[in-house]
Amino acid sequence: MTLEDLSTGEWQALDSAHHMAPFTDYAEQRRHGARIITHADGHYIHDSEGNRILDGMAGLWCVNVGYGRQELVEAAARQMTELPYYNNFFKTSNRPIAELSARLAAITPDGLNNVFYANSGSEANDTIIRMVRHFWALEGRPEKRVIIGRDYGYHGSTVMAASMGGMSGMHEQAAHEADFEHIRPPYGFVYQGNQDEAAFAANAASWLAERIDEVGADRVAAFIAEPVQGAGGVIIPPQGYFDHIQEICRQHDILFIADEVITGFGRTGEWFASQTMGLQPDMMTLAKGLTSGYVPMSAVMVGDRVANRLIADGGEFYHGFTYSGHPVAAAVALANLDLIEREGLIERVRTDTGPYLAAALAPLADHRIVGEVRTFGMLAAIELVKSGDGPEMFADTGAAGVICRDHAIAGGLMMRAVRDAMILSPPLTFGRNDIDATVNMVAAALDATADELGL
Ligand code: PXG
Repeated sequence: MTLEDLSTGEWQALDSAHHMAPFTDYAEQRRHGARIITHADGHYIHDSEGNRILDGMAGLWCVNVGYGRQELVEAAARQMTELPYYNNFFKTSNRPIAELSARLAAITPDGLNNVFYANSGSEANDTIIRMVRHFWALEGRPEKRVIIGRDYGYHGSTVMAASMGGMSGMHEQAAHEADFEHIRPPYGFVYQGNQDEAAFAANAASWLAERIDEVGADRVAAFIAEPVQGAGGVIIPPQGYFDHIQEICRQHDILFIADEVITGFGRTGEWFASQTMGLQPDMMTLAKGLTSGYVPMSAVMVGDRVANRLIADGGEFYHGFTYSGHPVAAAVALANLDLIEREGLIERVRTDTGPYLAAALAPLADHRIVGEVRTFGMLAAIELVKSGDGPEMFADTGAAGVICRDHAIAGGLMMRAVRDAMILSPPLTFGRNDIDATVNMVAAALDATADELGL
């Protein structure tokens, strides 16, 4: 069927009659129908009603190089013609995956030299949990099983990844396995009070030390953190936080895992936020920007300590997916990395568009319903509050965020609301003009939200 064969209403009815979409209230989906996205080009998505919407979220934090990049399409077509699929089990491999592994080892921080592939961030994080436990067992310390994460942390939707994450709603729906602990995130807007940045950094890191003491360091396998928490609301740690965190992990012989699914591939102005922040993780989760979302692919970067132990005396690692190291995904990833390099996107974020985004959004902090604006590279959050001078938060958390998001979309900008924080994570190809357009639409959405709420 082509788009013209059915009306939008008919497409919506067809969709909601059979499709159970992710993170969706199904009663609501059936009542209202989904927005049917028909195509995308550059920085815009288009829907079946003819709306053209500037994509301030790069899909779902992933389309780093923007839409319609023929290089990626051609790389996929070429690889599908040559070798659309073969597995990497049973001592076989393929050329694109060998090449990609070397590329990833080269661009990730020193000491991360081996790669395990999966298809989603969730699977990559599940893989990390299995590898970490296997590692400690091989070290003769099988009781080191507990992994500490953070409230509002997002590591995926499989049972284990959701248990490791800190989303309470997910825990309540049968994703709360044993041996996962959560500490408060370094969420300055909520927890900093009148501490200065250095004091808050030390204080927030002490929450990890305290939890390790409570659980017992001999039981703690690893600490996992997104360098900037994305789905949790673009929570940016205070300067120095991760220096303390890494020191605490070293002291207690606990592995440090950086989940760079959102922060990877240029979003923070370096290949990885670990480089921007000076982190030396033992393992790293990659997905999303690895292929700019054109095809699914994720990866676990395995540090030398863990990899060498598994290689030396791990025996067979009984773990893997049919599509681990898929040749088409690898070919697209390679073309994507080429494109990021050729267009200098990382340097552009670091020296031009990242600082420009920060400067362009900063004045919105004075808006009457804005409590804080924060940015890090091409990530931004705007905290809505009932009163900007206070700031006084909304009692009904999340309601204002949804109102503002709906105004933004109606005005032509796709953005996301997390609680009452408005989120931006645009393609890294965004130029100054796209940023200007974004900021104008955000400002209009803020005005409309304040008016609707009578503030
Ligand atoms: N880690 C991080 C840091 C993520 O952001 C995952 C792991 C899981 O990846 P997969 O590919 O399994 O989805 C993610 C995914 C949101 C939202 O609402 C964010 C994600 C996924 C779905 C929704 O912002 N991030």
